[in-house]
Amino acid sequence: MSKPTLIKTTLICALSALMLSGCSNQADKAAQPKSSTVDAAAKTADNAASQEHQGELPVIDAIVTHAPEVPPPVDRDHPAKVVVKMETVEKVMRLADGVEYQFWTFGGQVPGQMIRVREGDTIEVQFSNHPDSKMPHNVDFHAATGPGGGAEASFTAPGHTSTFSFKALQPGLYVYHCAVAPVGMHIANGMYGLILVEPKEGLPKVDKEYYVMQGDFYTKGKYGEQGLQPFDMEKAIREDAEYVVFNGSVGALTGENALKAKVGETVRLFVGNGGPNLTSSFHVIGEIFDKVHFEGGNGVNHNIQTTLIPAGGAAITEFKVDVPGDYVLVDHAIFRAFNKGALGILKVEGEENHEIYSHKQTDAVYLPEGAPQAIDTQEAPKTPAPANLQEQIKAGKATYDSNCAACHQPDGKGVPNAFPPLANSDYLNADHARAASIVANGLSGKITVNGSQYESVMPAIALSDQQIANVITYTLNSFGNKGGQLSADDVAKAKKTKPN
Ligand code: HEC
Ligand SMILES: [Cu+2]
Repeated sequence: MSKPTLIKTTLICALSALMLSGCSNQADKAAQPKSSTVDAAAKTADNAASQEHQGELPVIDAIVTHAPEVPPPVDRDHPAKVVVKMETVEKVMRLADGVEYQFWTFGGQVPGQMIRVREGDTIEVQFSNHPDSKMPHNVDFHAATGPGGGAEASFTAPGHTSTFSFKALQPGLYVYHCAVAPVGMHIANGMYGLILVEPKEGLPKVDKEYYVMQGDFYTKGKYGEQGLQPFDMEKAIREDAEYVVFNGSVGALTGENALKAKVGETVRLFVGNGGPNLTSSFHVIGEIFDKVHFEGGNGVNHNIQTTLIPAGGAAITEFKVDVPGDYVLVDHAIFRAFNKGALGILKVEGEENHEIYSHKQTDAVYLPEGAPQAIDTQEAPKTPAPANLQEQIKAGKATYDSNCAACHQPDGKGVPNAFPPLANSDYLNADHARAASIVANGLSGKITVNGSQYESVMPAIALSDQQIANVITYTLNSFGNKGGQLSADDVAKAKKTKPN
């Protein structure tokens, strides 16, 4: 994990800690998940110095991290009293591009910071609710044994601090969340995080560890509707989520924020599900989990494709990455991935291994028995040229809805960092023939659309020249684009030039 960032942030935090102010602001402003907090600072600054003896237990400050960073393994063979400072903060943040939301958070981000302790440790929670909060908040630790998991003990009005402690009796990966009424609303606004209670003997060493937490969001506006979106209680009650995301926003784990690993490394994902409503069918496209601690417990299953993570539950998945490429983290209830945001990337770099994965080796014409030899005319009779522009747009819409909408979205706005927009696309409007060629030949490599970079792959779409003409004509005349029209002949010419 990126040590330099951690250390840098740690220094900043150490300074602000001296001035008695939190470091969550710096961490948030960067809007990048690679930050730690005051707690990390205190601990990293001098572990030994902060250990005093209280009774028999040494007292240490917890190292906590913002997702997707994970605190380092516990390096102790004895129990300790671990002090966890938590702060609840209500703040407006980005939910998706152009979409803001009034989040309620632990530590200024969604999910809350990850905590890592050892089985048998005593956790002292110093729970502060920021003075600017409008609501009281508390915390229910699924890792705690006792009424409410600490909910009652930690109930805290704005501008107050409460303290309570619990003993981590059982190892596992546990959710914590706010449990102030209306509980569903506090969770729906982002109040959840993970605590790992390592077994006494620790976890086997791996090369990379990441913290990923899914949550569902209920906004008044539809998915992608711009502006500050209020919470919609009715949708929440109907469990009709507009957004399902990893780590608090659409794109939190894509593009520059993608998780990273190198070929040959072992990767461990600590995956939680805050809910409030939806069960996650957690899957990494192109990987098989070698091991899954299902439901976050001791049970280990092997060779798993998709693991269920209930709302208010967690799982630990482990796998070795053998082949370079982009591996896509999804909720395999798949409309959530491609239409509601539950999509992240693990970028693996290194040497190809063609024995394990060959990539496409050949692309030969497939002619079933008796099929005509001339493939360039096979589609033509099926799609006659439309009578006029209006008819062509109508035909193009049908082609769009069944061939393009899954990626570019029904409204053409695309998915940040994954699928570029066709709506108002400067790239599309600049060159209609190139667009036709993209559909016929596919496209990969870096492109810039409306100022944002994309480096992804669009497969060639098997359509006739007429269908391509129709679908491009439809997009040119929809989604705020500037108009235009292509014929089948234009497409036949255009597709001879490969895009890029
Ligand atoms: C499997 C997902 C997927 C499907 C299906 C798909 N595209 Fe794309 N499309 C992409 C990706 C990814 C890119 C960007 C590729 C890159 O980064 O090089 C792209 C780029 C484009 C671009 C250029 C960039 C822009 O935003 O103007 C156009 C035009 C386009 N697609 C049109 C279409 C049309 C029309 C269809 C349906 C016939 C379609 N695509 C179907 C994924 C898809
Ligand atoms: Cu709360």
